[in-house]
Amino acid sequence: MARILAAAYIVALVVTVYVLVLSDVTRVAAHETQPKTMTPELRAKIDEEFKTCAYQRSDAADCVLRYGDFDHDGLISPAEADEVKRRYLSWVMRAGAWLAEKIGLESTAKIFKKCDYDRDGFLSRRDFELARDTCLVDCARVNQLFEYVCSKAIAEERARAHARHGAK
Ligand SMILES: [Ca+2]
Ligand SMILES: [Ca+2]
Repeated sequence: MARILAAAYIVALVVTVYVLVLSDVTRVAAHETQPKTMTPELRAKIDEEFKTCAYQRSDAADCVLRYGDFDHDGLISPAEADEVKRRYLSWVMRAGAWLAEKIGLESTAKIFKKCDYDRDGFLSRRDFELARDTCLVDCARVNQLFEYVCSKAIAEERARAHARHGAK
């Protein structure tokens, strides 16, 4: 009986610690996604920049959901985000994480932390729309996405269409 009680006690202890640690982790994660320096002045500046930006955040969402949603469920999973990187980023960029960080490319975990607004583990169009203070915040970042991923994906799609057309 004493042994059973001891075992029950240990299980309860482990569960309590687990819940405490886990809730703390989620709290920290949620806190970190809050815009740290977004001010009305900065927001106005970013909005002004976007007026003359080659691409808008909605274009970025279109691109990601068109070329990264490999199973066509309307959402980007972490595995799909990794696949986008594998397909469109050169090995140099993939290998040089520090370099990638420098040019604004980030780890999948970081991307999800910034862009997965509702924290369900997938990126949706709604996430992109709502996470504008943390995800693809400014014109420079949106342009980088187009430079490194979307322009390549679009070029590949055109080449494939051309090849199909040529084969007829
Ligand atoms: Ca998907
Ligand atoms: Ca989500």
